Amino acid sequence: AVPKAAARGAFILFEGVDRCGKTTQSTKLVESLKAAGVNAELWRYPDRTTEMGKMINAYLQSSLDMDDGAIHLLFSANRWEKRAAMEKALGDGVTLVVDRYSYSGVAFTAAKEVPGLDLEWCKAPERGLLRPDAVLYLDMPVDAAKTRGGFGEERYETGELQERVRTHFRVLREDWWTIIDASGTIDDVHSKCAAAADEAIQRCREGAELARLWD
Ligand code: NYM
Repeated sequence: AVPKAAARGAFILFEGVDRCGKTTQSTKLVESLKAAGVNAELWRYPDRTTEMGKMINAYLQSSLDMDDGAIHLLFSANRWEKRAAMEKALGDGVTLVVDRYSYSGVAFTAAKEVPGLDLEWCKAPERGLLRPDAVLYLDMPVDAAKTRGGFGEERYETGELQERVRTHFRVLREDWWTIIDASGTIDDVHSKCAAAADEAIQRCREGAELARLWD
């Protein structure tokens, strides 16, 4: 008999406005998956370690100015340069817990309200990237997010822009996303994230195929 191929890993994505708890929750989820014997890794976008990522980092820290369309494409290219490696890891059975992906890319650029850079324009370069098996959207009103130590010094970290980001996330939302009220306790939010992650991992074990954005 032909040996059964090992199950692929799941692509589990966290999205939400700044300071909604994505970093805490994605880190915690990877820890709990590993403790349960799941081969899991934490990835994040932008990936600031690559050459493109360094430019993005400089842009976010305002030490580099860039045209709004150009920086959008650079954020996207930063996902494309990692696409093959992501696909390889998933194929090797590694579950990837990812802190932000294409939805942040679209929601943030469109929130700048630059004429011409509407949602459809912003989505175009993302087409063909990997589609997550689960999106865990940590929902939190911007005012509540702001009180969590306040926004930092980086570009985009203002209440007004974050409100528009949240509106765009609402438009981008699809019915298969898991919407989680992020105002609960860390443990409470974590258990909801873990349940959704387990469900996605199970689906991948049962042979769910990796799909692409935005089919
Ligand atoms: N961001 C993130 C974008 O504008 N486009 C993107 O494609 C991605 C992935 O970068 N404010 C924005 C959202 C954040 C900022 O992300 C840095 P983080 O998770 O705070 O390091």
